[in-house]
Amino acid sequence: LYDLSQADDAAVIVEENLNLAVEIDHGLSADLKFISSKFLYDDTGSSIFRKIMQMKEYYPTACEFEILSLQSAQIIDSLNFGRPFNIVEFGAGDGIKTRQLLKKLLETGIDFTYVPIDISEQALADLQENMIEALPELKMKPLAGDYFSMFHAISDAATPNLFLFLGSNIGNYPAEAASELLSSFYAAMSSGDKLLIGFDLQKNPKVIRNAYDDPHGITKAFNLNLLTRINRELQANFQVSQFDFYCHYDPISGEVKSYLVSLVAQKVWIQALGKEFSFQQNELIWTELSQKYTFEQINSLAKENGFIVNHNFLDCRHYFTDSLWEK
Ligand code: AVI
Repeated sequence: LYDLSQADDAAVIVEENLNLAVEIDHGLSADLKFISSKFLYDDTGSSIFRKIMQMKEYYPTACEFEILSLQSAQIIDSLNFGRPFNIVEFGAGDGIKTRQLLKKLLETGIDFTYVPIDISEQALADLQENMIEALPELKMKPLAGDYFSMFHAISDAATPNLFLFLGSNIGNYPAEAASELLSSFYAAMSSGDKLLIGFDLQKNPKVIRNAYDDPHGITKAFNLNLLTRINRELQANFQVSQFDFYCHYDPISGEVKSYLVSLVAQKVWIQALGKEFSFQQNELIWTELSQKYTFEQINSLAKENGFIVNHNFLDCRHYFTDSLWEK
């Protein structure tokens, strides 16, 4: 598909970069340029995201921490598995929030195995180290990879599963893709399996705007890191200082959209694609959608994809819900 003959040894694309190459080519060739937000999470991006989660403006983390700290007992009561089970967490990140739930489960003496799944091997190694230190008795089977390849590795019909999809990660998928993802979760789950899924709720628009348009520039660095990643992995020559970050919350649609903005008219060469891309002054690259939900939307997402909503666990400000669904 791509002419690699010009690439020198150091520039040979490893297999995992082929996917990046194909998608970047597609996104930067579109009329409204875009880069999928899944590429935000290389090791540097995952570590910047951990800084985002520590910002006071980024309320979803504190909300979910509160839910999992104060309502773990109620969540555990709603599980009703009655035998050993797995807790399978997608996009586990640093696991600090999940630790609250795991700690409570261990105190209760319930038999379970924690299976964190993350794209970033570094994030997973850090998570494992932190978990072992905080909860030495925890049974843990970490898996590095994307969601789908992992379904097969964990499916064992005899052991029930609680799937965790926290942090409103679902909000990063456009409506159709979110529904497809949930239906593939459903297909991989056995009857009686549960899914605890985080949704960021619609609220005062200023609160939402401040969480993304943060005054520290951390979210800006998170987005600009995409260009640094493309420079490194696809041997491109983006001048990162020639791009800015812009984001916007639309309270009518519930969408936060994030963009990179080309500050000048410029051309960028991507060696791995053997191609040059032109950017006009102020041209946008769409990098992320962060959807905010109403309860009506949450209920219909569950229903459309075959799930029963068992319960919504809310923080005290009603900013966020961890919704417990059952197959
Ligand atoms: C991971 N995800 C749910 C975050 C969000 O809120 O959309 C990623 C993020 N982007 C900017 N800040 C945080």
